[in-house]
Amino acid sequence: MEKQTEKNDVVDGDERERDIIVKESFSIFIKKNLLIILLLTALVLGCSLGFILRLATDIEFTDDQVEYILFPGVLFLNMLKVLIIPLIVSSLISGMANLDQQASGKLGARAVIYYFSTTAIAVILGIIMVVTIQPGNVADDEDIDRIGTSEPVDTADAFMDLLRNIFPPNIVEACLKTYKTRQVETDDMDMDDMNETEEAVMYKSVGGFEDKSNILGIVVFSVAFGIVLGRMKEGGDPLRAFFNSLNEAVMQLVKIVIWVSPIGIFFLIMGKIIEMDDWAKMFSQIGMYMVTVIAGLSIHGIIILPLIYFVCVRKNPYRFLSGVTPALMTAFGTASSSATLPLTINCLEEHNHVDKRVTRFVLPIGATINMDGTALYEAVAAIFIAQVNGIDLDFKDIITISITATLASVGAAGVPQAGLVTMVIVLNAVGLPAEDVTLILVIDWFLDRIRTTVNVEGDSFGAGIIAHLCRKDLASVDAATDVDKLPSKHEYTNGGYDEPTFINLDDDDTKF
Ligand code: 7O9
Repeated sequence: MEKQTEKNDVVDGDERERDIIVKESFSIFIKKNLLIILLLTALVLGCSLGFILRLATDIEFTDDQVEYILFPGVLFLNMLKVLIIPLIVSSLISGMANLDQQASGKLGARAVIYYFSTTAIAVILGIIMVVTIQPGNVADDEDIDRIGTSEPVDTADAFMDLLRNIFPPNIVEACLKTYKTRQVETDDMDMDDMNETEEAVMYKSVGGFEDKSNILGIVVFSVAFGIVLGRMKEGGDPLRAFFNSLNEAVMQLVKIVIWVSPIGIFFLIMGKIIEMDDWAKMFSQIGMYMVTVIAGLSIHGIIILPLIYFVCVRKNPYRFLSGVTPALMTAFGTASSSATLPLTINCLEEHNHVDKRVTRFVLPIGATINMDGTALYEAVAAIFIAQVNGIDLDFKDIITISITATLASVGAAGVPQAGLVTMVIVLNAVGLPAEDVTLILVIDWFLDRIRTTVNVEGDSFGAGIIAHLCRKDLASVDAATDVDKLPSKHEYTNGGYDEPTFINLDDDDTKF
Protein backbone atom coordinates (compact mmCIF):
# COMPACT_ATOMS: atom_id res chain seq x y z
CA MET A 1 0.00 0.00 0.00
CA GLU A 2 2.64 2.37 1.09
CA LYS A 3 4.69 1.46 -1.91
CA GLN A 4 1.73 2.18 -4.15
CA THR A 5 1.27 5.71 -2.80
CA GLU A 6 4.92 6.31 -3.16
CA LYS A 7 4.71 5.20 -6.75
CA ASN A 8 1.69 7.46 -7.34
CA ASP A 9 3.57 10.31 -5.86
CA VAL A 10 6.39 9.67 -8.21
CA VAL A 11 3.99 9.53 -11.16
CA ASP A 12 2.24 12.69 -9.97
CA GLY A 13 5.58 14.36 -9.61
CA ASP A 14 6.55 13.26 -13.11
CA GLU A 15 3.32 14.56 -14.55
CA ARG A 16 3.60 17.83 -12.76
CA GLU A 17 7.13 18.13 -13.99
CA ARG A 18 6.06 17.33 -17.52
CA ASP A 19 3.23 19.83 -17.18
CA ILE A 20 5.65 22.49 -16.10
CA ILE A 21 8.00 21.57 -18.93
CA VAL A 22 5.17 21.73 -21.50
CA LYS A 23 4.01 25.08 -20.16
CA GLU A 24 7.54 26.37 -20.08
CA SER A 25 8.34 25.22 -23.57
CA PHE A 26 5.07 26.71 -24.81
CA SER A 27 5.89 30.04 -23.25
CA ILE A 28 9.42 29.78 -24.64
CA PHE A 29 7.93 29.07 -28.08
CA ILE A 30 5.66 32.11 -27.86
CA LYS A 31 8.43 34.24 -26.46
CA LYS A 32 10.79 33.17 -29.20
CA ASN A 33 8.26 33.53 -31.98
CA LEU A 34 6.14 36.42 -30.73
CA LEU A 35 7.89 38.90 -33.00
CA ILE A 36 7.47 36.65 -36.03
CA ILE A 37 3.79 36.12 -35.20
CA LEU A 38 3.25 39.87 -34.83
CA LEU A 39 5.14 40.60 -38.06
CA LEU A 40 3.17 37.99 -40.01
CA THR A 41 -0.07 39.42 -38.67
CA ALA A 42 1.09 42.90 -39.67
CA LEU A 43 1.96 41.76 -43.21
CA VAL A 44 -1.29 39.90 -43.74
CA LEU A 45 -3.45 42.63 -42.18
CA GLY A 46 -1.60 45.36 -44.06
CA CYS A 47 -2.04 43.59 -47.40
CA SER A 48 -5.67 42.66 -46.90
CA LEU A 49 -6.72 46.03 -45.51
CA GLY A 50 -4.88 47.76 -48.34
CA PHE A 51 -6.65 45.65 -50.95
CA ILE A 52 -10.03 46.04 -49.25
CA LEU A 53 -9.68 49.80 -49.14
CA ARG A 54 -8.59 49.83 -52.80
CA LEU A 55 -10.98 47.34 -54.32
CA ALA A 56 -14.00 46.86 -52.08
CA THR A 57 -14.69 50.51 -51.39
CA ASP A 58 -15.12 53.44 -53.73
CA ILE A 59 -12.85 55.65 -51.72
CA GLU A 60 -10.43 57.55 -53.92
CA PHE A 61 -7.40 58.31 -51.80
CA THR A 62 -5.68 61.61 -52.35
CA ASP A 63 -1.90 61.88 -52.12
CA ASP A 64 -2.27 63.57 -48.74
CA GLN A 65 -4.35 60.73 -47.37
CA VAL A 66 -1.85 58.13 -48.59
CA GLU A 67 0.84 60.15 -46.87
CA TYR A 68 -1.08 60.05 -43.59
CA ILE A 69 -1.45 56.28 -43.86
CA LEU A 70 2.25 55.84 -44.60
CA PHE A 71 3.24 58.23 -41.82
CA PRO A 72 3.65 55.76 -38.90
CA GLY A 73 5.67 53.57 -41.27
CA VAL A 74 7.93 56.48 -42.15
CA LEU A 75 8.52 57.15 -38.44
CA PHE A 76 9.52 53.50 -38.01
CA LEU A 77 11.89 53.79 -40.97
CA ASN A 78 13.44 56.87 -39.38
CA MET A 79 13.94 54.98 -36.10
CA LEU A 80 15.89 52.34 -38.00
CA LYS A 81 17.82 54.78 -40.15
CA VAL A 82 18.94 56.92 -37.23
CA LEU A 83 20.72 53.85 -35.87
CA ILE A 84 22.66 53.10 -39.04
CA ILE A 85 25.65 55.42 -38.71
CA PRO A 86 26.37 54.73 -35.01
CA LEU A 87 25.75 51.05 -35.69
CA ILE A 88 28.06 50.58 -38.66
CA VAL A 89 30.83 52.71 -37.17
CA SER A 90 30.82 50.95 -33.80
CA SER A 91 30.24 47.49 -35.29
CA LEU A 92 33.01 47.69 -37.83
CA ILE A 93 35.53 49.28 -35.50
CA SER A 94 34.84 46.94 -32.59
CA GLY A 95 34.52 43.92 -34.90
CA MET A 96 37.89 44.58 -36.54
CA ALA A 97 39.63 45.70 -33.34
CA ASN A 98 38.73 42.47 -31.58
CA LEU A 99 40.34 40.34 -34.27
CA ASP A 100 44.01 39.90 -34.90
CA GLN A 101 45.42 40.74 -38.30
CA GLN A 102 45.54 37.16 -39.50
CA ALA A 103 41.97 36.37 -38.49
CA SER A 104 40.57 39.56 -39.99
CA GLY A 105 42.49 38.89 -43.21
CA LYS A 106 41.02 35.40 -43.48
CA LEU A 107 37.53 36.63 -42.63
CA GLY A 108 37.78 39.43 -45.17
CA ALA A 109 39.10 37.18 -47.93
CA ARG A 110 36.33 34.63 -47.36
CA ALA A 111 33.71 37.35 -47.28
CA VAL A 112 34.91 38.74 -50.61
CA ILE A 113 34.94 35.28 -52.20
CA TYR A 114 31.42 34.60 -50.92
CA TYR A 115 30.09 37.98 -52.11
CA PHE A 116 31.51 37.70 -55.59
CA SER A 117 30.63 34.07 -56.18
CA THR A 118 27.02 34.37 -54.97
CA THR A 119 26.50 37.58 -56.93
CA ALA A 120 27.93 35.97 -60.06
CA ILE A 121 25.66 32.94 -59.58
CA ALA A 122 22.67 35.27 -59.19
CA VAL A 123 23.52 37.09 -62.43
CA ILE A 124 23.97 33.87 -64.37
CA LEU A 125 20.70 32.51 -63.00
CA GLY A 126 18.95 35.74 -64.01
CA ILE A 127 20.33 35.52 -67.54
CA ILE A 128 19.28 31.87 -67.89
CA MET A 129 15.76 32.76 -66.70
CA VAL A 130 15.27 35.75 -69.00
CA VAL A 131 16.71 33.97 -72.03
CA THR A 132 14.48 30.91 -71.55
CA ILE A 133 11.26 32.71 -70.59
CA GLN A 134 11.73 35.53 -73.14
CA PRO A 135 9.38 37.98 -71.38
CA GLY A 136 10.29 40.81 -73.77
CA ASN A 137 9.03 39.04 -76.84
CA VAL A 138 5.43 38.93 -75.66
CA ALA A 139 5.46 42.60 -74.70
CA ASP A 140 5.54 45.50 -77.11
CA ASP A 141 7.42 48.68 -76.33
CA GLU A 142 4.49 50.83 -77.46
CA ASP A 143 1.98 49.13 -75.16
CA ILE A 144 3.88 49.71 -71.94
CA ASP A 145 3.24 52.82 -69.87
CA ARG A 146 6.35 54.81 -69.15
CA ILE A 147 6.71 56.66 -65.91
CA GLY A 148 9.31 59.20 -64.91
CA THR A 149 12.26 60.26 -66.94
CA SER A 150 15.77 58.97 -67.13
CA GLU A 151 18.69 61.20 -66.46
CA PRO A 152 21.76 60.93 -68.72
CA VAL A 153 24.60 59.17 -66.96
CA ASP A 154 28.26 59.17 -67.87
CA THR A 155 29.84 55.85 -66.88
CA ALA A 156 33.31 57.28 -66.32
CA ASP A 157 31.86 60.01 -64.09
CA ALA A 158 29.85 57.48 -62.09
CA PHE A 159 32.97 55.37 -61.59
CA MET A 160 34.99 58.36 -60.46
CA ASP A 161 32.18 59.41 -58.11
CA LEU A 162 32.32 55.94 -56.61
CA LEU A 163 36.04 56.26 -55.94
CA ARG A 164 35.65 59.80 -54.58
CA ASN A 165 32.98 58.48 -52.21
CA ILE A 166 35.22 55.62 -51.09
CA PHE A 167 37.85 58.16 -50.05
CA PRO A 168 35.91 61.13 -48.65
CA PRO A 169 37.86 64.28 -47.82
CA ASN A 170 36.02 64.86 -44.54
CA ILE A 171 34.52 62.19 -42.29
CA VAL A 172 31.92 64.50 -40.73
CA GLU A 173 30.79 65.65 -44.16
CA ALA A 174 30.63 61.98 -45.24
CA CYS A 175 27.83 61.45 -42.70
CA LEU A 176 25.76 64.06 -44.54
CA LYS A 177 26.85 64.35 -48.15
CA THR A 178 27.77 62.23 -51.15
CA TYR A 179 29.65 63.39 -54.20
CA LYS A 180 27.79 63.20 -57.48
CA THR A 181 28.52 64.36 -60.99
CA ARG A 182 25.45 65.31 -62.99
CA GLN A 183 25.00 65.84 -66.70
CA VAL A 184 23.43 69.23 -67.24
CA GLU A 185 22.29 70.63 -70.54
CA THR A 186 24.43 73.43 -71.82
CA ASP A 187 24.43 76.00 -74.61
CA ASP A 188 28.10 76.61 -74.12
CA MET A 189 29.78 75.76 -77.41
CA ASP A 190 33.17 74.98 -75.93
CA MET A 191 33.66 71.47 -77.29
CA ASP A 192 36.41 70.49 -74.86
CA ASP A 193 34.29 69.56 -71.87
CA MET A 194 31.15 68.46 -73.65
CA ASN A 195 29.71 65.12 -74.54
CA GLU A 196 27.52 65.00 -77.60
CA THR A 197 24.50 62.71 -77.53
CA GLU A 198 22.54 61.41 -80.50
CA GLU A 199 19.84 64.07 -80.17
CA ALA A 200 22.60 66.66 -80.38
CA VAL A 201 21.70 68.00 -76.96
CA MET A 202 24.84 69.23 -75.29
CA TYR A 203 25.62 68.00 -71.80
CA LYS A 204 28.29 69.08 -69.43
CA SER A 205 29.54 67.23 -66.35
CA VAL A 206 29.00 69.22 -63.18
CA GLY A 207 30.12 67.71 -59.89
CA GLY A 208 29.31 68.56 -56.31
CA PHE A 209 28.13 67.29 -52.95
CA GLU A 210 24.48 66.27 -52.56
CA ASP A 211 22.48 65.59 -49.40
CA LYS A 212 22.85 61.88 -48.74
CA SER A 213 25.09 59.99 -46.30
CA ASN A 214 28.20 58.61 -47.93
CA ILE A 215 27.95 55.16 -46.37
CA LEU A 216 30.71 53.64 -48.47
CA GLY A 217 33.16 56.29 -47.23
CA ILE A 218 32.13 55.72 -43.62
CA VAL A 219 32.49 51.95 -44.03
CA VAL A 220 35.96 52.20 -45.56
CA PHE A 221 37.13 54.66 -42.90
CA SER A 222 35.76 52.51 -40.06
CA VAL A 223 37.41 49.36 -41.40
CA ALA A 224 40.77 51.13 -41.68
CA PHE A 225 40.35 52.57 -38.19
CA GLY A 226 39.39 49.16 -36.76
CA ILE A 227 42.37 47.42 -38.34
CA VAL A 228 44.78 49.96 -36.92
CA LEU A 229 43.13 49.82 -33.52
CA GLY A 230 43.35 46.02 -33.55
CA ARG A 231 47.11 46.25 -34.05
CA MET A 232 47.67 48.66 -31.18
CA LYS A 233 48.65 47.14 -27.84
CA GLU A 234 47.58 48.54 -24.44
CA GLY A 235 47.48 52.05 -25.89
CA GLY A 236 44.37 51.03 -27.85
CA ASP A 237 42.48 49.65 -24.86
CA PRO A 238 40.43 52.79 -24.02
CA LEU A 239 39.24 53.21 -27.62
CA ARG A 240 38.48 49.50 -27.97
CA ALA A 241 36.47 49.63 -24.75
CA PHE A 242 34.70 52.77 -25.99
CA PHE A 243 33.61 51.30 -29.32
CA ASN A 244 32.64 47.97 -27.74
CA SER A 245 30.48 49.80 -25.27
CA LEU A 246 29.00 52.11 -27.94
CA ASN A 247 28.14 49.06 -30.02
CA GLU A 248 26.51 47.33 -27.07
CA ALA A 249 24.44 50.44 -26.33
CA VAL A 250 23.28 50.79 -29.95
CA MET A 251 22.28 47.13 -30.00
CA GLN A 252 20.17 47.74 -26.89
CA LEU A 253 18.36 50.49 -28.79
CA VAL A 254 17.90 48.09 -31.71
CA LYS A 255 16.22 45.63 -29.36
CA ILE A 256 13.64 48.28 -28.47
CA VAL A 257 13.01 49.50 -32.02
CA ILE A 258 12.46 45.91 -33.19
CA TRP A 259 9.20 45.81 -31.28
CA VAL A 260 7.89 48.76 -33.29
CA SER A 261 8.49 46.88 -36.55
CA PRO A 262 5.07 45.15 -36.77
CA ILE A 263 3.29 48.51 -36.54
CA GLY A 264 5.67 50.17 -38.98
CA ILE A 265 5.42 47.39 -41.53
CA PHE A 266 1.63 47.27 -41.28
CA PHE A 267 1.34 50.94 -42.31
CA LEU A 268 4.11 50.79 -44.93
CA ILE A 269 2.53 47.84 -46.72
CA MET A 270 -1.02 49.15 -46.47
CA GLY A 271 0.00 52.57 -47.76
CA LYS A 272 1.96 51.10 -50.67
CA ILE A 273 -0.93 48.90 -51.77
CA ILE A 274 -3.35 51.80 -51.64
CA GLU A 275 -0.90 53.96 -53.56
CA MET A 276 -0.14 51.52 -56.37
CA ASP A 277 -1.35 51.87 -59.93
CA ASP A 278 -3.87 49.59 -61.55
CA TRP A 279 -2.47 46.14 -60.84
CA ALA A 280 -4.36 44.32 -63.63
CA LYS A 281 -3.25 46.76 -66.30
CA MET A 282 0.32 46.62 -65.11
CA PHE A 283 0.28 42.85 -65.07
CA SER A 284 -1.04 42.59 -68.60
CA GLN A 285 1.74 44.89 -69.81
CA ILE A 286 4.79 43.49 -68.12
CA GLY A 287 3.44 40.45 -66.28
CA MET A 288 5.89 38.03 -67.83
CA TYR A 289 8.75 40.28 -66.86
CA MET A 290 7.51 40.23 -63.26
CA VAL A 291 7.18 36.45 -63.37
CA THR A 292 10.74 36.10 -64.68
CA VAL A 293 12.23 38.32 -61.98
CA ILE A 294 10.22 36.73 -59.18
CA ALA A 295 11.02 33.20 -60.39
CA GLY A 296 14.73 34.00 -60.62
CA LEU A 297 14.82 35.60 -57.17
CA SER A 298 12.84 32.70 -55.68
CA ILE A 299 15.16 30.06 -57.13
CA HIS A 300 18.15 31.97 -55.81
CA GLY A 301 16.63 32.52 -52.37
CA ILE A 302 14.89 29.20 -51.83
CA ILE A 303 17.24 26.75 -53.54
CA ILE A 304 20.68 28.15 -54.38
CA LEU A 305 21.61 30.15 -51.28
CA PRO A 306 20.34 27.43 -48.88
CA LEU A 307 22.25 24.84 -50.91
CA ILE A 308 25.47 26.84 -50.64
CA TYR A 309 24.93 27.11 -46.87
CA PHE A 310 24.26 23.38 -46.60
CA VAL A 311 27.35 22.46 -48.60
CA CYS A 312 29.59 24.73 -46.49
CA VAL A 313 28.12 24.26 -43.02
CA ARG A 314 26.27 20.90 -43.18
CA LYS A 315 23.38 22.22 -41.13
CA ASN A 316 19.74 22.78 -41.99
CA PRO A 317 19.63 26.07 -43.96
CA TYR A 318 15.90 26.55 -43.47
CA ARG A 319 16.27 26.40 -39.72
CA PHE A 320 18.95 29.07 -40.08
CA LEU A 321 16.54 31.12 -42.22
CA SER A 322 13.75 30.83 -39.67
CA GLY A 323 16.02 32.65 -37.21
CA VAL A 324 16.27 35.67 -39.52
CA THR A 325 12.59 35.79 -40.48
CA PRO A 326 11.99 39.15 -38.74
CA ALA A 327 14.84 40.68 -40.76
CA LEU A 328 13.52 39.19 -44.01
CA MET A 329 10.03 40.52 -43.34
CA THR A 330 11.41 43.96 -42.50
CA ALA A 331 13.41 43.87 -45.73
CA PHE A 332 10.19 43.16 -47.60
CA GLY A 333 8.31 45.88 -45.72
CA THR A 334 10.93 48.60 -46.06
CA ALA A 335 12.62 47.70 -49.40
CA SER A 336 15.91 48.76 -47.87
CA SER A 337 18.69 46.43 -46.76
CA SER A 338 20.43 49.29 -44.96
CA ALA A 339 17.36 50.07 -42.83
CA THR A 340 17.06 46.32 -42.13
CA LEU A 341 20.69 46.01 -41.02
CA PRO A 342 19.96 46.55 -37.28
CA LEU A 343 17.46 43.66 -37.35
CA THR A 344 19.75 41.44 -39.41
CA ILE A 345 22.54 41.83 -36.86
CA ASN A 346 20.18 41.25 -33.95
CA CYS A 347 18.57 38.13 -35.45
CA LEU A 348 21.88 36.51 -36.34
CA GLU A 349 23.40 37.18 -32.93
CA GLU A 350 20.39 36.42 -30.75
CA HIS A 351 18.63 33.61 -32.61
CA ASN A 352 21.32 31.99 -34.71
CA HIS A 353 24.18 32.56 -32.27
CA VAL A 354 26.59 33.62 -34.98
CA ASP A 355 29.86 34.89 -33.50
CA LYS A 356 29.60 38.62 -32.85
CA ARG A 357 32.96 39.42 -34.37
CA VAL A 358 31.72 37.94 -37.64
CA THR A 359 28.33 39.66 -37.68
CA ARG A 360 29.83 43.02 -36.80
CA PHE A 361 32.45 42.79 -39.47
CA VAL A 362 30.62 41.02 -42.27
CA LEU A 363 27.06 42.35 -42.11
CA PRO A 364 27.66 46.10 -42.51
CA ILE A 365 29.95 45.36 -45.45
CA GLY A 366 27.51 42.82 -46.86
CA ALA A 367 24.64 45.31 -46.64
CA THR A 368 26.75 47.82 -48.55
CA ILE A 369 28.22 45.72 -51.34
CA ASN A 370 26.56 42.28 -51.43
CA MET A 371 23.29 42.52 -53.37
CA ASP A 372 22.49 39.25 -55.09
CA GLY A 373 18.90 40.23 -55.73
CA THR A 374 19.85 43.56 -57.27
CA ALA A 375 22.46 41.97 -59.54
CA LEU A 376 20.00 39.33 -60.76
CA TYR A 377 17.37 42.01 -61.32
CA GLU A 378 19.62 44.31 -63.33
CA ALA A 379 20.74 41.50 -65.63
CA VAL A 380 17.13 40.42 -66.25
CA ALA A 381 15.99 44.01 -66.80
CA ALA A 382 18.75 44.77 -69.32
CA ILE A 383 18.02 41.69 -71.41
CA PHE A 384 14.28 42.30 -71.15
CA ILE A 385 14.76 45.81 -72.54
CA ALA A 386 16.80 44.37 -75.42
CA GLN A 387 14.06 41.85 -76.15
CA VAL A 388 11.34 44.50 -76.10
CA ASN A 389 13.32 46.56 -78.61
CA GLY A 390 13.99 43.53 -80.79
CA ILE A 391 17.73 43.92 -80.32
CA ASP A 392 19.76 40.72 -80.59
CA LEU A 393 22.51 40.37 -78.05
CA ASP A 394 25.57 38.27 -78.85
CA PHE A 395 27.66 36.32 -76.37
CA LYS A 396 30.00 39.26 -75.82
CA ASP A 397 27.05 41.48 -74.86
CA ILE A 398 25.80 38.88 -72.40
CA ILE A 399 29.23 38.72 -70.75
CA THR A 400 29.34 42.54 -70.61
CA ILE A 401 25.91 42.57 -68.97
CA SER A 402 27.03 39.97 -66.40
CA ILE A 403 30.10 41.95 -65.46
CA THR A 404 28.43 45.36 -65.34
CA ALA A 405 25.43 44.01 -63.39
CA THR A 406 27.78 42.46 -60.82
CA LEU A 407 29.81 45.65 -60.50
CA ALA A 408 26.68 47.82 -60.44
CA SER A 409 25.32 45.86 -57.48
CA VAL A 410 28.66 46.15 -55.67
CA GLY A 411 28.93 49.89 -56.27
CA ALA A 412 25.25 50.78 -55.86
CA ALA A 413 25.67 52.21 -52.37
CA GLY A 414 28.41 54.53 -53.59
CA VAL A 415 26.43 56.08 -56.42
CA PRO A 416 23.65 58.48 -55.43
CA GLN A 417 20.12 57.60 -56.64
CA ALA A 418 21.60 54.24 -57.39
CA GLY A 419 18.62 52.27 -58.66
CA LEU A 420 18.29 54.20 -61.87
CA VAL A 421 21.92 55.18 -62.32
CA THR A 422 23.32 51.66 -62.08
CA MET A 423 20.61 50.37 -64.40
CA VAL A 424 21.51 53.02 -66.98
CA ILE A 425 25.19 52.07 -66.69
CA VAL A 426 24.36 48.44 -67.50
CA LEU A 427 22.23 49.56 -70.48
CA ASN A 428 24.91 51.96 -71.75
CA ALA A 429 27.55 49.25 -71.60
CA VAL A 430 25.84 47.25 -74.33
CA GLY A 431 24.34 50.19 -76.22
CA LEU A 432 20.72 49.67 -75.19
CA PRO A 433 18.38 52.71 -75.06
CA ALA A 434 18.83 54.19 -71.59
CA GLU A 435 15.45 55.92 -71.58
CA ASP A 436 13.82 52.49 -71.60
CA VAL A 437 14.43 52.11 -67.86
CA THR A 438 11.16 54.00 -67.62
CA LEU A 439 9.40 50.90 -68.98
CA ILE A 440 10.09 48.90 -65.86
CA LEU A 441 9.71 51.62 -63.25
CA VAL A 442 5.97 50.97 -62.80
CA ILE A 443 6.62 47.72 -61.02
CA ASP A 444 9.94 48.63 -59.44
CA TRP A 445 8.50 49.39 -55.99
CA PHE A 446 7.26 45.79 -55.77
CA LEU A 447 10.23 43.97 -57.26
CA ASP A 448 12.49 46.11 -55.05
CA ARG A 449 10.92 44.50 -51.98
CA ILE A 450 11.60 41.00 -53.20
CA ARG A 451 15.17 41.68 -54.28
CA THR A 452 15.88 43.44 -50.99
CA THR A 453 14.67 40.31 -49.15
CA VAL A 454 17.09 38.22 -51.22
CA ASN A 455 19.88 40.75 -50.56
CA VAL A 456 19.35 40.45 -46.80
CA GLU A 457 19.12 36.66 -47.03
CA GLY A 458 22.43 36.55 -48.93
CA ASP A 459 24.10 38.68 -46.24
CA SER A 460 22.72 36.48 -43.48
CA PHE A 461 23.82 33.18 -45.02
CA GLY A 462 27.18 34.81 -45.71
CA ALA A 463 27.65 35.62 -42.02
CA GLY A 464 26.67 32.06 -41.06
CA ILE A 465 29.00 30.47 -43.59
CA ILE A 466 31.97 32.71 -42.78
CA ALA A 467 31.51 32.17 -39.03
CA HIS A 468 31.54 28.43 -39.64
CA LEU A 469 34.56 28.45 -41.92
CA CYS A 470 36.52 30.70 -39.56
CA ARG A 471 35.50 29.02 -36.29
CA LYS A 472 38.99 27.63 -35.65
CA ASP A 473 40.69 30.98 -36.24
CA LEU A 474 38.20 32.69 -33.96
CA ALA A 475 38.68 30.09 -31.23
CA SER A 476 42.43 30.50 -31.42
CA VAL A 477 42.09 34.28 -31.12
CA ASP A 478 39.94 33.61 -28.03
CA ALA A 479 42.49 31.29 -26.56
CA ALA A 480 45.35 33.70 -27.20
CA THR A 481 43.67 36.77 -25.76
CA ASP A 482 41.62 35.28 -22.97
CA VAL A 483 44.18 32.97 -21.48
CA ASP A 484 46.45 35.97 -21.12
CA LYS A 485 43.76 37.93 -19.40
CA LEU A 486 42.62 35.12 -17.12
CA PRO A 487 43.97 35.11 -13.60
CA SER A 488 46.91 32.78 -13.12
CA LYS A 489 46.17 29.23 -12.10
CA HIS A 490 46.85 29.55 -8.40
CA GLU A 491 44.12 32.16 -8.04
CA TYR A 492 41.56 29.51 -8.87
CA THR A 493 40.06 27.67 -5.96
CA ASN A 494 38.59 24.94 -8.11
CA GLY A 495 41.86 23.99 -9.63
CA GLY A 496 42.23 25.45 -13.08
CA TYR A 497 40.78 25.81 -16.54
CA ASP A 498 38.54 22.76 -16.70
CA GLU A 499 35.69 24.75 -18.14
CA PRO A 500 36.76 26.45 -21.33
CA THR A 501 33.79 28.80 -21.14
CA PHE A 502 35.80 31.60 -22.64
CA ILE A 503 35.50 29.95 -26.03
CA ASN A 504 31.74 30.08 -25.93
CA LEU A 505 30.75 33.54 -27.03
CA ASP A 506 27.04 32.88 -26.85
CA ASP A 507 26.65 33.32 -23.15
CA ASP A 508 29.33 35.89 -22.66
CA ASP A 509 27.88 39.20 -23.66
CA THR A 510 30.39 41.21 -21.73
CA LYS A 511 33.28 39.96 -23.73
CA PHE A 512 33.32 42.83 -26.18
C1 7O9 B 1 18.31 47.13 -51.09
F1 7O9 B 1 25.40 49.12 -44.30
C2 7O9 B 1 24.74 50.23 -44.23
F2 7O9 B 1 23.73 50.08 -43.43
F3 7O9 B 1 25.50 51.09 -43.67
C3 7O9 B 1 24.27 50.72 -45.54
C4 7O9 B 1 23.78 52.00 -45.63
C5 7O9 B 1 23.34 52.48 -46.87
C6 7O9 B 1 24.34 49.93 -46.62
C7 7O9 B 1 23.90 50.40 -47.87
C8 7O9 B 1 23.40 51.67 -47.99
C9 7O9 B 1 22.92 52.18 -49.28
O1 7O9 B 1 22.89 53.36 -49.50
N1 7O9 B 1 22.50 51.28 -50.15
C10 7O9 B 1 21.95 51.48 -51.38
C11 7O9 B 1 21.43 50.36 -52.02
C12 7O9 B 1 21.87 52.71 -51.97
C13 7O9 B 1 21.27 52.85 -53.22
C14 7O9 B 1 20.75 51.74 -53.87
C15 7O9 B 1 20.84 50.50 -53.26
C16 7O9 B 1 20.24 49.33 -53.93
O2 7O9 B 1 19.16 48.90 -53.19
C17 7O9 B 1 18.60 47.66 -53.49
C18 7O9 B 1 17.92 47.70 -54.82
O3 7O9 B 1 17.29 48.71 -55.14
O4 7O9 B 1 18.00 46.69 -55.51
C19 7O9 B 1 17.60 47.31 -52.41
N2 7O9 B 1 16.55 48.27 -52.29
O5 7O9 B 1 18.93 46.10 -50.90
O6 7O9 B 1 18.21 48.02 -50.24
